[in-house]
Amino acid sequence: MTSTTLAVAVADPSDAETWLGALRRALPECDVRMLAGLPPERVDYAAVWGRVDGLAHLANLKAILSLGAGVDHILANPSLGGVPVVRMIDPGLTQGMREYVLLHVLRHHRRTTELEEQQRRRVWNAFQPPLARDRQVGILGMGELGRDAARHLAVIGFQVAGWSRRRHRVRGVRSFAGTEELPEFLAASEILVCLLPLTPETRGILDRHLFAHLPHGAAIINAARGGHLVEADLVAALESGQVAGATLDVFATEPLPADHPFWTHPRITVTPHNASLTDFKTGAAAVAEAVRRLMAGKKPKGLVDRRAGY
Ligand code: NDP
Ligand code: OXD
Repeated sequence: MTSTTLAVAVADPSDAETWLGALRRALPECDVRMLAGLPPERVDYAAVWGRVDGLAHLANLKAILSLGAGVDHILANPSLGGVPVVRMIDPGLTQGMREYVLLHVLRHHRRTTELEEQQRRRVWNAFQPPLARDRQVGILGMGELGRDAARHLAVIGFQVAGWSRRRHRVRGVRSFAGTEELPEFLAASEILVCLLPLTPETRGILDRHLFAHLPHGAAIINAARGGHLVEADLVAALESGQVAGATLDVFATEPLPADHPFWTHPRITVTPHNASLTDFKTGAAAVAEAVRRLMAGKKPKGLVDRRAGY
């Protein structure tokens, strides 16, 4: 009997062996191998992350399992036609994003960058930040990551609003849906967190029109994709004071080029696309569950709607 083959293709070679081991442990009933060197017709499923080649000629490919939550780079590959794509839903990834969002919302809320600057200049200026209950935080994208972050921000006491295509019920969080409700949502977002997938509808959404709807002096946190942000519009909004500060984890070009002005902008915090990373163990378990469901002819959790783009 020929076994089912899961091929692993990961752009970062330092992660490839770890993924191979984790997936072998999670899926002992499958033949789990590196894609490179496998006869293309042997591959039934591919677990992929980053920009990888060699997926176009897999004649028997039944599905692509993304090792990350964002699938924009997979859907952008025209040679993959209509192959089903399953995105990553991993409790480790969700926990990591929760930590990132809480950390950076609190940094903006407590004006930590200013305190650090005061320390550098030996300035003792004990300003009083508002309490969380008097601060409005907005989450663009109320999916796996956005809903979790919103819930935890509400537990701390922030006034939290979430925006998505469909309305979501999350305890302590006001829900806004669709483009018609976007301006009202933005007006209630002193700290705005972007956790949207990158799709044709959301590309460039963080632009001057959106910034103009925010309360004056708002903060932006983009932990989604660099393609959401119009960089020149952010710089202009920082100059005018409409946006007071930004934390950016993702960029149009990654790694962020050494001469990019964001590195040294006094009101931009740069993190190297590590807001949250898939946990090898729980991520491999999620892939295993998806493969088993697919093999049984069932719909896996996280099946991407190609028309919606996420
Ligand atoms: P999900 O697919 O679970 O959620 C996407 C959310 O965005 C949903 O609430 C969806 O609305 C909403 N949405 C999509 N399109 C629109 C639109 N046009 N208008 C309004 N709302 C829209 O994604 P995840 O939460 O799992 O992940 C979000 C993104 O975070 C990923 O796509 C990835 O790019 C990024 N990411 C970044 C990481 C990092 O380290 N920086 C780590 C992990 C993920 P609805 O609920 O109505 O469907
Ligand atoms: C993801 C990411 O999409 O790490 O999972 O960016």
